[in-house]
Amino acid sequence: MLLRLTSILQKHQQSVPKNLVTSWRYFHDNFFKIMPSVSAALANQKPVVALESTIITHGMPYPQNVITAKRVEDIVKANGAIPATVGVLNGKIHVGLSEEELEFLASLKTAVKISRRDLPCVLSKGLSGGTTVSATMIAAHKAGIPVFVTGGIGGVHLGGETTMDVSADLTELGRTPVAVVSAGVKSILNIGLTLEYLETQGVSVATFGKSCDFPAFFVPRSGFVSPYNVTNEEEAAAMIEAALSLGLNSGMLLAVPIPEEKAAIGYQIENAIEKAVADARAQNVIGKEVTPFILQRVNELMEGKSLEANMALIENNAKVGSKIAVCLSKRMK
Ligand code: PSU
Ligand code: MN
Repeated sequence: MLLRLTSILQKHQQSVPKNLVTSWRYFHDNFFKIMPSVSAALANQKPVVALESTIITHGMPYPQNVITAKRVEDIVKANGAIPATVGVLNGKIHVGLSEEELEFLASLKTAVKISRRDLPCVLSKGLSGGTTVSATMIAAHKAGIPVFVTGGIGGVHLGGETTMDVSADLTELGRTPVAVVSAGVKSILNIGLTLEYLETQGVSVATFGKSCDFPAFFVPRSGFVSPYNVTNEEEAAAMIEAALSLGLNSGMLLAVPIPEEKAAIGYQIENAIEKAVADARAQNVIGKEVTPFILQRVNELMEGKSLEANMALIENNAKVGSKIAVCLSKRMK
């Protein structure tokens, strides 16, 4: 009824009454689009994996960004799940992107980096951009997708205890029930404080694999530990099921260490990160520009080798995350 009323109003180009603006159906119709393959999978309780797009618009250069995005989607499919890359195109959140839409975002010079706080402005102004972990979690949750794969999440920046530069990813993890599969937190951040903040936010954190060592993206060990460990996909799915059943409404962080054979380069990258962080400080880079600046600088310093490791690691996360989504969908049936 609400939907019909909204479309009648649109047809006659009348303004929408205030009480409708607050309704989810209105939002759904105007600002939110789920790709048919994704909505069909969700309706049939098939496993779906959400993927973010800031990594495409701000994390990697063109054309590696679009190559990686497509490869990650293929890995999700090969592991039995349906990929749903989230992005904002011309003021509409898309859950699931076609090849043309991926290409559009990947090559867009004016793409906005979109976190929770950016959504209202970007949607109302009809802008386009990549969604960060926080905005992707919001979209995944609204679509009903409980598993989301990314490379690395944001965290407490170095010096964050005074600058208060703390990624909105952490508060989102505290308030949105989506499990995020990542390779931990890059050492461009203060990993210890990031884990403390996640604890305060009530986020369940577990390392995937044999140990509790919390990974630092390019290297399997950060020197910090996760409070928990899951040894396989089935255990991870059981943990997500428990959180969802309880209605905790908070998120989860599953940290997948980079495969040991791919980690050798990681130790070199750590040195480049130190230099990139110093450069960011020297050039007074602040706010949302910090993460993209450092990622790009590390890439330059490593002459593309960090990009290779980055791609390998996201692909590994996609494999693990898809298997978790498959286990979870079997449990929820
Ligand atoms: N860390 C990475 N690669 C990335 C990001 C973080 O190693 O691409 C992106 C993610 O989209 C993450 C966002 O959600 O940066 C965090 O940005 P900020 O630190 O400004 O919150
Ligand atoms: Mn920030």
